Amino acid sequence: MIDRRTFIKAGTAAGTMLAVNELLGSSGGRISVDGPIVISTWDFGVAANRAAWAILEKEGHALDAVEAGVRIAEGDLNNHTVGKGGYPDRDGYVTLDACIMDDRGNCGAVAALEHIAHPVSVARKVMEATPHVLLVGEGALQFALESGFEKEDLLTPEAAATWRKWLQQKKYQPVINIENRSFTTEKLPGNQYNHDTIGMLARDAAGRLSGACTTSGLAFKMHGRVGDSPIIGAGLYVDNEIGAATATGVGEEVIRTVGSFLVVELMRQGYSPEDACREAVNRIIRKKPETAKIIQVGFLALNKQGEHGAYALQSGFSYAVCNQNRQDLLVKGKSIF
Ligand code: SD4
Repeated sequence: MIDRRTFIKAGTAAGTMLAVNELLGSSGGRISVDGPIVISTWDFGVAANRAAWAILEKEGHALDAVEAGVRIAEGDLNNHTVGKGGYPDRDGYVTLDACIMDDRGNCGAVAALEHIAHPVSVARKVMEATPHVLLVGEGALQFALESGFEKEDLLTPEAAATWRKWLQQKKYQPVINIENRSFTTEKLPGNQYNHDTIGMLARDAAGRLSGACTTSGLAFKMHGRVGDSPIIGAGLYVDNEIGAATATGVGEEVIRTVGSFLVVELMRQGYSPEDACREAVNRIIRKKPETAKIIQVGFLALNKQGEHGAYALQSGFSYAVCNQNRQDLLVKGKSIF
């Protein structure tokens, strides 16, 4: 049964979007795919997936694939919500959050990290070279520099100009919950400032699952604010027995519901990836019905069988899929509102 519209992005990044119907099965979009597969959030996941696929198709490890994949988004200066070029917080600092998790339950994360363009690689280093899971702020930067990462100015002229414009437009005053206020007045996020954290999930040829999530967080957030993206269980979770999940959107609501862990646990109970994501979205609505109407949160999931699915609060969420049958597939995520 044809149950959703999908889109193939053909050829180059500027290629035409061709609408096609994909046969995904009748129950929550279930279809299992043999061999490696990588999926990631939002349209720019297509380019990130290509980098991951280059590793997966050579029977590389899913962990290497997700790190290489999300580094593409981190390095894209036109992406203002991930890595270098990300919009700063309200005080003008670019602070990055990222995490990574492998098939054996190993995980690492950094939060509020400044000056390092590839926080996902620092997160991996935390995972592999320290007894810890999460390093934050100054300590994370110190660790990154000691580990040989290059110190950079991450605030690009374009991001700085947008921030200055935002300050003017907002007649900025430090008010508690200013971020929420801006969400309600501008129907954020994801508005033009807050779209596009990348979460990536992969299964390699050996059946190993891994995931990564990286972001500059919500634009113009309070200095020191950390979202869901570096929090294992919230922005990302991987359980090699069951599947993996990641989240995008307003991290506060994802943390409140431990969203990615919830999605994986629902899949453990037999939910398809799409149904699990829908249930996690509904959990947010039940906890905060009014907030849920004016924010965006999207979940993306991949199970052990290679079935994938997504669900979001608001329309406009998309995710990219790459496997041996299809490359550069862009799927329109379903939504509640
Ligand atoms: C955060 N979840 O910092 C991230 C932001 C995001 O699409 O995903 N934007 O809350």
